[in-house]
Order: sequence, then C-alpha cells, then structure tokens
Amino acid sequence: MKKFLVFALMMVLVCTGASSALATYRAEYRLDIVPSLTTAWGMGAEYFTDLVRERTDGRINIRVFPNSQLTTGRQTNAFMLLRNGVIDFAVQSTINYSPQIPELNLFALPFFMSGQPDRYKALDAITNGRAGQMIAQAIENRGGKFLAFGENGFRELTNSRREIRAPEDLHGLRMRVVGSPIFLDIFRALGANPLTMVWADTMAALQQGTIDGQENPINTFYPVRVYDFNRYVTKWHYMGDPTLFVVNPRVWASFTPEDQEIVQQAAKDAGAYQIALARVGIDENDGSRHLEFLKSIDRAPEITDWDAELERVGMTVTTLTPEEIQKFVELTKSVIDEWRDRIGAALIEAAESDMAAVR
Ligand code: X2X
Repeated sequence: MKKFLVFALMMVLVCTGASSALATYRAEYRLDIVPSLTTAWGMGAEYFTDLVRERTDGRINIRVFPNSQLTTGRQTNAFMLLRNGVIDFAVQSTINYSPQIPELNLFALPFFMSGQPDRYKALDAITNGRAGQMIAQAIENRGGKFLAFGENGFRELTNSRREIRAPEDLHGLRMRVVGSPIFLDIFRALGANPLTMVWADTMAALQQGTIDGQENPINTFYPVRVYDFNRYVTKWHYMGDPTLFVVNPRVWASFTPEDQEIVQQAAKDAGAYQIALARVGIDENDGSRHLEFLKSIDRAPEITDWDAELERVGMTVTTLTPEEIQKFVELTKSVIDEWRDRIGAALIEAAESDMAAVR
C-alpha cells in the first residue's frame, strides 16, 4: 500500500509536470573548463554559474571544475564526455572540440581573422553572423546544445630561446600545441618542431625544458606564470579562439522553458563579460569600451595594460609589423587549402562574407 502511494504520488508529479524542478533537477551540475579559475575563461565560466544560480533562486546550481578535472586532463575528449553526459555544461575552446566537430577549425585557419583591418571586429562578425549560425548548427548536429560564444583570445607565441620576428626564428623550436591536427600542420609549415601535449602537462614541460615554447592568449598563459620559463612573447595574433557555452541536450530538456530562458540569457551575459575581459588592455582599437563595460557591471580588472604588465614580469614583448606578418602568412597559406574541404568551403565563404560586411 505504502509503495503504491509513493508510486501514485510520483505519477501525479510527473503527469502534471508541476514541480518538475523538484522531480527532475539535480542538486549540482558539472561544468568543464581547461584552464584555471583565474583566467578570463575561468572567470567567465564562474560568472555564468553565479548568474544562473541567482536568477533561478538556486534551482540550478552549477559547479565549475577547472584544470580539465572532468576529462582527467584529456581536453580533446571533452565533447564526447559532454555528449554522453559525464559533463553537463562546458565553456570550451573551439580547439578542444574541433577533433569531433571539424567546422570549428575555421577559427584556427592561420591569419584568417587577423588578416582583416580589425581582428576583433572580424571575429565578432563571424560569431554574430551567418558563419556563427552554421557553427552553432554543427555543434547541435553532433549532440551538444549551443548557448553562446565567449572568448579565450587571440593566441600569441612564447618561448625561452629567442625573439621571434620571422619564420626562420621558429626553426627547430620545440613548440607545444594542442592535440588538434591543424596546429601540427601550421607549425610544421613554419619550420618549427611542434609536439602535441595537454595544457595540464605544459607548465611542467616548460619548466623541465622538454619544450621551448607554446602558444596561448596572454590572458591564459599569464595566470600560470609562463613568464617564469618563457621570456619572449611575439604578438602575431595568428588565430582567434572563441569559447563555446554549451550544455548536454538531455540536461537542457530537463529544464522548464522559463529556466531554459534564464540559462540562455546568463550564457549570453557571461559570454559578453568573458569577451570584454579577454580584450581589455589587449585590443588596441577598443578605445576604453571594454573597460567601461566591465566597470558598469562592477567587474573592472586589475590589469588594463598587458604589454606593460608582461614587461614588468620580465618578458620581451615583440609586436610584428604587417610586413613581418606577411612572411608567416605566405608560408601557412597551404594549410588553408589543405583544410578547406574538411572545414567546409561553404562555411569558410560565409565567414569571409561576414567579415567583408564589417570592413
Ligand atoms: O590547451 C590550450 O592551449 C588551451 C588552454 O588554450 C585550450 O584549452 C585550447
């Protein structure tokens, strides 16, 4: 009798759909990120979880797991784990999902966006444009619910050996790249000696000298003190790395429409915050827009001039002229041709016309 009553009560709850929050929400959802919480990437992810918790009055409680804890370091397995439900939410780099979603290599095409007059405008044109919609669709086709774009940043070079101004300076340097094949192609085309390694092992490898350098956005390598081992940084902006706010589709379907709306908006707001944080003091064309925005949400950062900060911690900061960059562009053109079909010619063309529209 007692069992029957419990069963009947459960059926009432399920059938009315009432209190679906009570019936189906979990106490905690798990969100995956690769770097530490102190990066723009990590801060944006935490902001997202704060907004969701506040705006749902605690109904949806998400915990950020930094440093690739949920993938046990295997960052390029992250999409599989999101799809099969080991990971509920993620704020992930396009790079880590690109082995499963080849369209995401669009962002890794060398100098594709930074070849435009304003690289940030170009990136925004893609993420807000037709190409961005195609990217979102590609993620959904493969089993992830896309929520919003954020930003890791444009990726710069660091190394312990010498200042890099020309491709020849890269010759023979052992450069750590992410385990996504396009990066091996790019660095081989430039004459470097690339090796793939997870981010979780990279600091130790730099310290031990088994690698000479790495490439990451300033915001991402600074918090882990890459400057302790790599004195040289070259700003070549060869690729812009947005982040993707995503959720497992079954988790998404378990939320009420009202809560879905809240989560969706929180991802957009946190994406905007992460983008501003990834650009402030780095984007030389922004005026003070990013800082003003961050102040307006009461989140002004400590560092607002990154070149000065990198020099303060002992780095030699090299900014390449357009003529110097051109030599890198020439040598990596073949990579764009090789990857065109894998990424999809239609997507590349959409991105080109999105960028052309804001020139
Ligand atoms: O591994 C990297 O270089 C990082 C942290 O930028 C990514 O996860 C793509």
